[in-house]
Amino acid sequence: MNFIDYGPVPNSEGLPGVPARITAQHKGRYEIACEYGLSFARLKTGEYFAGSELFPTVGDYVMIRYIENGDSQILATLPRRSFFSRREPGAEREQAVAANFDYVFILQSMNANFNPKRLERYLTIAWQSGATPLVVLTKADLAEDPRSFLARAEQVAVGVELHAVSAHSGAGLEKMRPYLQPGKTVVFLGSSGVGKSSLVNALAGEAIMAVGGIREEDARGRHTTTHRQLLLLNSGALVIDTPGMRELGMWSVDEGLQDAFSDVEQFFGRCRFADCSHEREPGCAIREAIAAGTLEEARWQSYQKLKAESIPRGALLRRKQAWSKDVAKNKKQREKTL
Ligand SMILES: Nc1nc2c(ncn2[C@@H]2O[C@H](COP(=O)(O)OP(=O)(O)OP(=O)(O)O)[C@@H](O)[C@H]2O)c(=O)[nH]1
Ligand SMILES: [Mg+2]
Repeated sequence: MNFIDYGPVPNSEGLPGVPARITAQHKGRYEIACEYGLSFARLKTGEYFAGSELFPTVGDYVMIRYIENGDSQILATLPRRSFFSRREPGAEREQAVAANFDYVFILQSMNANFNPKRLERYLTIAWQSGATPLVVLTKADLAEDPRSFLARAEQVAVGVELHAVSAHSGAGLEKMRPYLQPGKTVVFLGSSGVGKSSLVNALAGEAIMAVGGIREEDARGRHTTTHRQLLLLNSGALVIDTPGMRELGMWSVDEGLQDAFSDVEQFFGRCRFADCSHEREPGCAIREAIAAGTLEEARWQSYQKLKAESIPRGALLRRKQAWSKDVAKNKKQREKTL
């Protein structure tokens, strides 16, 4: 393995140490890939607990002080090009759970797991991450009529590529290949049991990840994959297998909503009154679209529900600004200590 295979390292000019990528995270200890190979690392406490360095997560590029016979020291987290975050359990802080991926594969299986509402939520979160989502309907070999699933998924997967695959028969796998290019990172999302690890294995051509059974009656999985893991496939692509989305939760969806609900938002600004609440005002474009059948009532309901849960755009922007300020401040501090 060469470190260059682990994707493009963000600019680390002027920072001490050598770059590495986090491939897994355990309590306090990280698995990393760096120019010396695969090894382990821990956070350098001063930088992370006293300073305001962002805690690294799977997929992050970091700077490390390499230690040959022991755990290397993580000195800094490099800027992320995309990430998922959740509210840290028990705290109001945001915590990243995967970073620096190019594509988000959203998996649902064509059985009792299939749920367009949930698909909407995943899509919203995926758009908000900064990467490009793709919907993958799995277990095509089990479905009597895969087309009916595709048709229902199409209604919510607006502007997104949608594919039906089977990890068991290999059907549809060639559709994934264009995304699995050297240096590109793909993160797999989906409920336990939809076949994320099975698809990773099928694409890898070998059994790298453990696979578990599901409960027949409701297709629920057994949480076989328990931690996020970044894997290098033979194709040169990097895949982050995850234990499912439950642990992601919702952070801010405001940004993602625009892309995931472009079919809804296209009606905004077309109402007779600029401050239309889309309830019972005359000349409401949303109500008219629903009456005319060009917008589904259920889509509108989902949109409102997600909107209510989301953090307003302004707040998100302020958070992002604060974040880049932190990065700049940290950089300055480091330059001073150098
Ligand atoms: N028939 C069929 N079964 C599949 C397919 N892909 C996965 N399965 C089965 O679905 C079950 C769950 O597969 P996993 O790959 O462990 O699912 P997962 O999404 O990784 O689940 P977690 O790790 O628990 O999040 C296993 O019994 C697999 O054999 C497929 O294409 N066809
Ligand atoms: Mg799994």
